[in-house]
Amino acid sequence: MSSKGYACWLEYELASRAAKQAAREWGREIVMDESPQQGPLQTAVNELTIGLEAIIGQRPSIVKDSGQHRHIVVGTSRSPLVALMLTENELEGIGAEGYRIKTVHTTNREAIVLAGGSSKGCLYGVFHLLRLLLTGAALDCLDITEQPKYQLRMINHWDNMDGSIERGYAGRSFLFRNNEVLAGSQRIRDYARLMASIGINGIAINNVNVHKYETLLVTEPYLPLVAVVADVFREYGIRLFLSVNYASPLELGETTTADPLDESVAAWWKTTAENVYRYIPDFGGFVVKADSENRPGPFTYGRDHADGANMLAEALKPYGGLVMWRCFVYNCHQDWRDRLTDRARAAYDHFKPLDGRFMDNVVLQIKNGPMDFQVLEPVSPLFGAMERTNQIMEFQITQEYTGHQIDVCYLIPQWKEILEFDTYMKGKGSTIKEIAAGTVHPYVHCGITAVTNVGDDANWTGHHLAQANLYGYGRLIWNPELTAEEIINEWVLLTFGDNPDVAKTITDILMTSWPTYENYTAPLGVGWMVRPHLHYGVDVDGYEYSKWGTYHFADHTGIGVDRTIGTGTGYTGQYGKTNAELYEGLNTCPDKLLLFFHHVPYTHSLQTGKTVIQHIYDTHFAGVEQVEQWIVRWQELEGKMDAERFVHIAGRLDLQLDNAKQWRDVINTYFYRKSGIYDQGQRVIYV
Ligand code: GCV
Repeated sequence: MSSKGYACWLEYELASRAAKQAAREWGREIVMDESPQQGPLQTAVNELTIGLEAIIGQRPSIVKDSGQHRHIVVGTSRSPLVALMLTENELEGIGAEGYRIKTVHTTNREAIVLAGGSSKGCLYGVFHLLRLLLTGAALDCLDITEQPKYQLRMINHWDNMDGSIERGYAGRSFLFRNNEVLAGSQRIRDYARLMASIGINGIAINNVNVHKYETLLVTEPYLPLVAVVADVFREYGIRLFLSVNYASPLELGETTTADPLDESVAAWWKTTAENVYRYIPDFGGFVVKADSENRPGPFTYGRDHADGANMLAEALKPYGGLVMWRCFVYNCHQDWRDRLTDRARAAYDHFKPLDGRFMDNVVLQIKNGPMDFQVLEPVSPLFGAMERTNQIMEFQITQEYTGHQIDVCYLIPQWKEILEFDTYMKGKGSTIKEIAAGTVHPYVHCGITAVTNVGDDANWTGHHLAQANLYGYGRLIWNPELTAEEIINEWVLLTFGDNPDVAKTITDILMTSWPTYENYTAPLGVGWMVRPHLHYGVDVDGYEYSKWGTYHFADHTGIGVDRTIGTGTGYTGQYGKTNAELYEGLNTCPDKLLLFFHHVPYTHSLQTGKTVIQHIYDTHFAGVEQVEQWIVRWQELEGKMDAERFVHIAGRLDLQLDNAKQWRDVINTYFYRKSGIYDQGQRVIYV
């Protein structure tokens, strides 16, 4: 099997002639006065060497003093050589994970000086320098200081030990197979490298639904194998986390209860934590899904989430470990006849009253929306609503509800919209972007995490274009000021090379892909009209009479969920005043979320002037037309890029078109039959 795409955005062979020339000029010698034997600084030097060798075609030498007119100096801010090249001011405030890259000219020498705030900073700086080289930056006048915006920049795997991946669309797990940890595999090392290159510093390797074998990961005999993976991660500046089963001691038969206030339970976790840290001294901590979708939790014992989380936090505290406690807690056995219970309210209702009760090494992990990673939903009102409780936001890179990596859906614009959302918690500017950085409330630990989209497929992500979501995620949570276009431009150049037609077509497809997917699937924020459990393909009423609390309430007069304070479930009241008022008002609520917040007649006039029913018809026709146009554009790329990826992507686009047509026809027919209102454009609807 060919492995086109395996290197992802580290495909150095694609370097342009100009990049090769620049690398030859500057990159023949790497000057260092520190001699790391291992760890991120050693990795940084290796990576720079690998990169330069691939671009130049010759291995650079690592020297203490350069004989070359132009060269690269690498070191931490503690290196005497770096201190000689940069002033104290220039080195000040770089931050432990930050770096400075500056071209320094002396009388007869020129050097690109890369100074890391620590060895990790050097590693991130090296990947940045290689990016600069490959994207054609002018190297003779660099002056860049970078620091990540977020302290925790995490990835969550939903990998199971049998090798399956919950909501995985890119093959099987490369971390586990047949209930074994694939410790020592080259692929894990390659993966750590990819993740470090986009600034990821924490990875939880197993599914939050922790089953029989995964429960054993925190025990022997698995720990030594997990430790091997952690050793590899450490070289790339990444801390390993494990998802744990809240009821582990009980299920392993070591206690008779999982009551968090029971001493035997707390003692078991303390011993377990001590043991974990013996194997993995920099272990990141536990991710916990408790009292959620039938997973065990403290509710069984009449305790609350603070009791449960704090008990685990006590065990991890001596070692600096964190408890990432998920807030995806709701009643998944709801009676659809019950119109009062609103799943969207659940996380806030459960957690907000507990503010101030959690230990400072607990971090509440909150999904970006109140439901579940829909194509479009409002931002979770819980995020930022707890001033005295650490929080981390959870995104979903894997395309569970956004096309299974069969359909293209570039998610950076979605995440940017969420990050820019202003909660007004502490006045204007209290955006999610700032809350996650701990600048609105004084969180001790905070940041962003996401469920990853990788598997053992040769290209990691199934669809080649889905790599853009993984790359973009890392880049965005390093620097949320980057635009979605800037990220694509970088990614396309690094991944596909510099053919302008290829770059333009891929950029155009990606930039229009989220709105297109929304167009042919989920009108006006309604969501959930997908095939139950699978979550790909249309099934308008699939969830309508089920227990999952996910309803659209379409009847012959109208559609949508009334979540207002005035006449509905009161969910709008969970937002601060400004947003609560915005969503509460039928005329102020943004069109794109109208059906999430209001039940309206099909004839209701949107802010665009269109009726709801006409909007549904128009967007579903437009979605299909857009995919058809992409296919025409894609065909024009034949011969301008490698055949393997050309054919692969062409095949996926055909599948996407089938999917879009099915959505269009089912949705349009369904709502025509419900409403009895014709399409003004008199297009084909299968009445
Ligand atoms: C890991 C949704 C998904 C589940 C997932 C769950 C969660 O319900 O469909 O597969 O379980 O979210 O985030 O815990």
